[in-house]
Amino acid sequence: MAKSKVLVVGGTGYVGKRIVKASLEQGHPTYVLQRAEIGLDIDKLQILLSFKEQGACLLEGSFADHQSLVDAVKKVDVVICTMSGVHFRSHNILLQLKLIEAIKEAGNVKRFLPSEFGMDPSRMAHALEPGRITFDEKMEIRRAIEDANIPFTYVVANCFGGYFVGSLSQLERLTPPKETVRLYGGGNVKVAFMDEDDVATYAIKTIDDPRTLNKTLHLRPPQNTLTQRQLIETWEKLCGKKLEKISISAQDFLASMKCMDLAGQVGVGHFYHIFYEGCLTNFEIGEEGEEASELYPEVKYTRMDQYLKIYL
Ligand code: NDP
Ligand code: GFR
Repeated sequence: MAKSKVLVVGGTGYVGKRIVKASLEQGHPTYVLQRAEIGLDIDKLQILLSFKEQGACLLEGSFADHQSLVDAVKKVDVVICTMSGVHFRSHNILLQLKLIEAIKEAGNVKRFLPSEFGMDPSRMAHALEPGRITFDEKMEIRRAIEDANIPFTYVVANCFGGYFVGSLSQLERLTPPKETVRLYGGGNVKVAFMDEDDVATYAIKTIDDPRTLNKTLHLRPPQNTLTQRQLIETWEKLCGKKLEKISISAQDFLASMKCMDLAGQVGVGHFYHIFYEGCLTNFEIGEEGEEASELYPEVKYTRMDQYLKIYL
C-alpha cells in the first residue's frame, strides 16, 4: 500500500522539525506548510529549504488565508500540527481552529494529529491557574475535531528530555546543576521522560495504524518511567559526582509562584502536577488509549542514561 502523504503545519518548530525528519525517514511523501508570515526569519527559511533538500515539498500558505489551507490539506492524507504551546499569551494553540475548518471543508483527511505532545489535557481539568490555559485550549481543539468528525490521534508525549531531563528537572534551566539539585518533595514521584526524536518516530508510526484511530497514544515506555531521584542518580553515575540534594515541600514550591511572571507561574503549575501529584503516571491507560512502546516494540527508544551523555 502506498505510504500516506503527510502535511506538517508548524514544521520549523522544536517538535515540528523532528516530525518532518521522521516522516521523510519512514518514507512518507512529506509536505511542509511555508507560512507567508515568516517574512525575514532567515533561520526558518533555511530550515524549510533544508527540508526541500531532504525531499519534502513546501506548500505556501497562511492562517490568514483559508483557501490556502484548504488547498494544502487537499494534497495530502494526513495532517500533523505542531503549533507552539508555550506562547500562551497569543493563544497559538487556538489557531488550529482555522486548520480544522480547512480540514473539514477539504474532506479528504484520513488522520489529524493536533498539537498536543505533552500531558493529557483530558486529565487536567483540575490544573492550577494560570497554567491550566494550556490544557483548556487543547481541550477546545479536541472538541472542535470531534464535532467535525475528523479522524484523529492525540499524542500524549509526557516530558521532553530537552526541558526536563537535561536540567535534572530544575526550573529555569536546561543543563544539569553543578553542585546542588532541588528535589520536589522526596523526589520519589514517577514521571515519564521522552527523547524528542522518539516522540516524532512514534507519531509517524501511528498515522496509518487503525489501532490508534480516534484514540490517544501515550508515550510512557517502562524504562523511561523514572522518579526525579532515579534521574539524578543516573546523572551522578555518569558524571561520577554526587550532588547536594535540597528537598522543597509542595507548599513552598507553590508559594514561589507569587514572585514569578506569567510564564514562570505556568511552569511552576505544570511542574507541580508532574512532580508532586504524579499526573503522568497515576493512572492506567484505559480503552481510550494505547501505549506506544507496547504497540511498536521494534522502536529502540532512547533511555535517559543515553540521553544525558551529551550533557557531560
Ligand atoms: P514552537 O514554539 O517550536 O513553535 C512551533 C511552530 O508553531 C512554529 O515553528 C510556527 O510554525 C508555529 N507558530 C508559532 N506562532 C504561530 C503563529 N502566530 N501563527 C502560525 N503558526 C505559528 O512549538 P513547540 O515545538 O515547542 O511545541 C509544540 C507542541 O509541543 C505544543 O503543543 C507544546 O505544548 C508541546 N510541548 C511539549 C513539551 C513537553 O515537554 N512535553 C515541551 C515543549 C512543547 P512555522 O514552522 O510554520 O513557523
Ligand atoms: C510535560 O507536558 C507539557 C510541558 C505540556 O503538556 C505543556 C507544556 C509543557 C512545557 C513545560 C512546562 O510549561 O514544555 C516545557 C516546559 C516549559 C518550562 C520549562 C516552563 C518553565 C520552566 O522553568 C521550564 O524549565 C525547564
